[in-house]
Amino acid sequence: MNQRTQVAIIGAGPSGLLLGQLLHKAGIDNVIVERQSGDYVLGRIRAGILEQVTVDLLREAGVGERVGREGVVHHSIELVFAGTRHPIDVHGLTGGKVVTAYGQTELTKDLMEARAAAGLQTVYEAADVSLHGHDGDAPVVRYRKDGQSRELRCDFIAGCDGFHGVSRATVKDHVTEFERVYPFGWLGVLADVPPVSPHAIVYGNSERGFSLCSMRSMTRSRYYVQCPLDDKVEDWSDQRFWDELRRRLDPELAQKVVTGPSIEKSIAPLRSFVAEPLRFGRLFLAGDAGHIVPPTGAKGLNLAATDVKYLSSAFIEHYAERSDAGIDSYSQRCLRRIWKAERFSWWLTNLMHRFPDTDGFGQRVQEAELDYLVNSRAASTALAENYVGLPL
Ligand code: RFL
Ligand code: PHB
Repeated sequence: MNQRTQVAIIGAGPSGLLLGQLLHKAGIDNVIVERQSGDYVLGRIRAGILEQVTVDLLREAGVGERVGREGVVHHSIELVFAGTRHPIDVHGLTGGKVVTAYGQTELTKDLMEARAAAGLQTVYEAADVSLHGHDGDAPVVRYRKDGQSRELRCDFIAGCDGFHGVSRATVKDHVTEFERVYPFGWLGVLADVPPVSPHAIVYGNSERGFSLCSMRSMTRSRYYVQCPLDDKVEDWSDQRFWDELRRRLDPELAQKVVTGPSIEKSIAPLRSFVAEPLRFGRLFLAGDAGHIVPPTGAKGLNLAATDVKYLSSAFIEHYAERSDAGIDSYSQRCLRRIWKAERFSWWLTNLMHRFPDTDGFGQRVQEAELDYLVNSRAASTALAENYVGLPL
């Protein structure tokens, strides 16, 4: 079966779905081709913190209603180290900016529902997706669905298929890769218990390693602890997790942790990665397909959203104004912002984790930097303005 569209989008994660919605609003036809089923995509528990720029973009895409109603606005974060809590007044330090706790799962669900309501096509469970002709004027996406070969002809291909997708792999000979792999992972637990800190995301540095207290709602918590890369989820009973989390917090907070059965538990490796460039003729990479950050700065999903903002504007300019200026500057424009978020995520990861090979000197420097950070308005402001997201 053959089909034609204006923009073929590979991947129905947040990047692909948001791009589809923004293009649809501008009257640009698009089809999404996704390897997994919709339920599988919704089952992945990932990000939870949205920058204001991301929330605004959801509104622009017509899906801002529920995040506005159910998202929990945070005015501050807390750093815990040496057994003491240090609030950082993100709102005050940035002239009124905030972040919103709203699960990636919920955001994905909102976008999926809006897409279905608009009657837009998403091909789920597409096998053997391959990209062709992006060097010329007539790109084609080929895939198999229900055992049948299909072809989707288009003007542009948007590679929104995540870190392990086919889009970047297709152009791998033309990509320069920049990478840091960290010698630990994050063990994450989701549980239907009230968050220990409902008004601030808590980032903890302790001699036992990093910890993070986050939330999805007033009744659902998301917690993480740094763990060795070769640990298995089976090694971590719920009890062991709660005990370890408590040991990494200050005594007052530890006492307040409400425990309960985990509803999801997983280990994620930490990585920094950037592909350059992000445009290859008529193929564009957006979101995790083009870059990865360690989750410490909560930047991954937010960066994906801003890539998509730039990419949708570029396509809109192409069709509505017959200008390719946005297309030509897409890669450069995104990379400028991406590298700042890479730097921030790398810095915060280094500051908050225990590295296996850190010596006494490195340890003291980390302690001094934390002390400086919470006691210098300039340093706290630099943290706060990066955390809420740099301006577009
Ligand atoms: P996704 O979400 O990986 O979606 C890509 C989609 O493409 C599909 N796909 C293919 N489709 C067709 N053909 C192929 N060959 C394909 N290969 C793959 C996949 O099935 C999938 O549906 O990428 P996208 O859309 O760019 O979104 C990126 C975000 O998911 C990611 O950046 C964030 O989750 C990162 N992240 C966080 N970001 C934040 O902004 N704030 C946070 O608080 C935050 N916390 C996190 C995180 C990521 C984590 N993990 C597990 C990596 C916490 C964690 C633990
Ligand atoms: C989350 O809620 O899952 C979360 C929050 C902050 C981070 C990373 C993940 O830095």
